[in-house]
Amino acid sequence: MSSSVKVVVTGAAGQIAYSLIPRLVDGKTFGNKIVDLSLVEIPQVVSKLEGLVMELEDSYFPNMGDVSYTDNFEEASKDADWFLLVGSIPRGIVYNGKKIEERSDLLSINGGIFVDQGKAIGAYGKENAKILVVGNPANTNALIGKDAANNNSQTWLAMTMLDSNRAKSVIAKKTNNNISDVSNMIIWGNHSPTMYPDAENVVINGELGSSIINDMEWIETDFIPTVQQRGKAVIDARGASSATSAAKAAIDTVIACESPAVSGECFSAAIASDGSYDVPEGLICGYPLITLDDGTIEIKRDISLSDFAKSKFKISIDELISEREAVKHLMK
Ligand code: NAX
Repeated sequence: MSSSVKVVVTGAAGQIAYSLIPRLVDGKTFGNKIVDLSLVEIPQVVSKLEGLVMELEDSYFPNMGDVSYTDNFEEASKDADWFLLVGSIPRGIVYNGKKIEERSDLLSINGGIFVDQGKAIGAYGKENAKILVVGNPANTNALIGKDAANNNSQTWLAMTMLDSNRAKSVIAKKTNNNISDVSNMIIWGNHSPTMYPDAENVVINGELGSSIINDMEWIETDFIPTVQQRGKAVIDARGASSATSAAKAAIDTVIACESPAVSGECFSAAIASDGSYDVPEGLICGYPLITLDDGTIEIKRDISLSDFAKSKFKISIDELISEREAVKHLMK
């Protein structure tokens, strides 16, 4: 019999989750494991999940195990192997009578959610569980959650794979290559418009971007702003934030964490800094990552950063430091 994996998804009635959840049970993301799903929503919308569960049943996914839904995160967390924390309060909504416009308000409100979820994950999630934070501000939400979880066997990540995928697509077009010829697209720093997508260390058909692109002006004035602002461009065009591409990116991240890295390759996500690349310890920072044979996720430490790259990366590190400052009242 196949082994099983239990996956918790928050924000399960939201638009990203609608694309994400079916792919968790399609037999590709977790190979031939049976996938038990625990779907979590806030009390006001949790009943909508009954419809999603019906659709999952009607889809006849051979790898789908038990599916449950709840507004009780602690209950959902019990013995979970994976947590996909998609749910969060978006900018622009009215919360407790106040319109949430400022990043600092967003940080505080969502931070509060991640304190409780972090505690539950640390106490009830499996040892060695992996947690991917998608809900924004993703890096700092993960920082708060990890701090509250206080369980060093578990690995907290914040999603930058969507930024990485967007950047690969731009590089493929610029260099007239297929997107599958582009790998190791590192997103350094924060999942925010300060992120630094690294066109010098990207690998195109086995060669470094720095030896192929030879157009620093394009990198600085076109490539970097395009990737940094792509989320906003999608919102402007679609009237809603990225959903299908965000779900695909979450799946790509899970697959990268579940499969030991091919030599030399890396993937993008934010993880707690151990001081690598001069990032203050503990910040959840976008890095090049590799998955080891035993499932441990490590920072790839042999990437060389140009002075240009270091100056751009520093802007994002400084932003992460100021976000940490803004939520320090939520941390131990
Ligand atoms: P939706 O508003 O469609 O869905 C969010 C869902 O989360 C809602 O159903 C809401 O009820 C639920 N929720 C809120 N608080 C919750 C809690 N405490 N527990 C459980 N559920 C809760 O948003 P959607 O488009 O799905 O986006 C979700 C999050 O992803 C947003 O924060 C968004 O900013 C973020 N994104 C992050 C990306 C990344 O690359 N890291 C890219 C895409 C996206 O912008």
